[in-house]
Amino acid sequence: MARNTPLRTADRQVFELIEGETTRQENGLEMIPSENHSSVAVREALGSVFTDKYSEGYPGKRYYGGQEFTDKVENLAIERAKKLFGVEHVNVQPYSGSPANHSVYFALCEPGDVVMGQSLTAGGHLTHGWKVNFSGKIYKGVQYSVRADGIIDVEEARKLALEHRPKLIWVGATAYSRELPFDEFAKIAEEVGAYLAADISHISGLVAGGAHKSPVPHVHIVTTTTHKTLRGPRGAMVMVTKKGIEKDPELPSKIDKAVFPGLQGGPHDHQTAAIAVALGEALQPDFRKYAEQIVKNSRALAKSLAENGIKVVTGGSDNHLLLIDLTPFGIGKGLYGQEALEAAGITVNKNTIPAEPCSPFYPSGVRLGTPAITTRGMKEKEMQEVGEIISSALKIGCVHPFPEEKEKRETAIAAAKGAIRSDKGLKKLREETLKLCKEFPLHKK
Ligand code: DSN
Repeated sequence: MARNTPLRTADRQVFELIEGETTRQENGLEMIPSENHSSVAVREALGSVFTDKYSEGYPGKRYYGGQEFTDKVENLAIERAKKLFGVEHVNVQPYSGSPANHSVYFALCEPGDVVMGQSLTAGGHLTHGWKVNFSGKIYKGVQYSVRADGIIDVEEARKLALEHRPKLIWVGATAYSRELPFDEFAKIAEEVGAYLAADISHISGLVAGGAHKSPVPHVHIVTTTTHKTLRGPRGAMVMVTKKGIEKDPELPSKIDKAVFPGLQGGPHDHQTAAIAVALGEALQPDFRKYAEQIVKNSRALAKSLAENGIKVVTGGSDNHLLLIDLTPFGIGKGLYGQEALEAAGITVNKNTIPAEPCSPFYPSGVRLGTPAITTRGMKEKEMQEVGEIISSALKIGCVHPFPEEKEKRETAIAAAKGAIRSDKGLKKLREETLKLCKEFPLHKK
């Protein structure tokens, strides 16, 4: 087959899978808060010939030839990130969020060192010292949590830090709906002499657009993925702040050495090109409006859910996400919530809630967010309607029993899933979702 044969002809099977996914996204509401819809320009850069190039090293210091354009594109991404976030140093090469965070450990810690982060079950991330992750196996992970009201327990974090003297402290979360207290964590890190890293993967688009306060004046290092609220390709960056360089002038070179050659080989230049495009988009004035609208939508959705009798952890949202507490329907109902919403055309993920009464595999909540539906152009008015659809779907799906006895669960779950998939009420809600999707098309023809 000719090398320039388009996918449609070259590989019908893969072509049809991509078509299927395109239609699924077009006809449903993607509300997993870590997802978004990237622009055609971002995806064009991602699919460019940069995918064919090897460029181990950094601009001006590569191990292979032919770097005229890779150097320029990487420098462009770096300069745009510096301008957007107001930082001194940026590494745009990490393949994704976990490798980016791994590079911070590799740069700063020795195996066995104490590190501290927000517990996974309280909304933190695996790579912030959780026991089954490298960060909790190679290093000694101390985990702070949230209070009964769902707000980060800064006092607990302070006590743990004074007791365990971590070398590295993380502030950042994947299932936390309120502003992150960067300033409070800066005081804690100062007190124990720790490096403070903010993982803003979820909220970097909000920070870039001025809709969430910036960690930059408070922390030494900032990590972020590029594909969530920032709306770029999958990828990540590690940034060093002025405060970071004041604490440790070697920090930029420590991070760079940790990424390459410490953890990675050749950077993904196509990914770097697409990150540059996304950063260019985020520097435009309309990105600020987008970021503000994400938060307005999240607040409007929380209000609509509350009005429809659905319990939201912390009672609302300051950012792009909401955590729904399904315990009023019984424990372990997250899976049923996720299934019912999927049947209604809305994609979310089941999630633990603070002080989870069941288990991480059968959690009692669902996590959802507004970045992707805001990209479609939806505003507060639509959030009222989306909140009504979600509430109705949860009330249908979460009535099915979830047995406390483990041996009875498999049968009960199969029965619940079957009932949810054939439920007429959910089918009707699916029609309402589809109508909204048609009003706010994703790929305008
Ligand atoms: N998987 C990401 C999320 O959904 O939040 C975090 O790594």
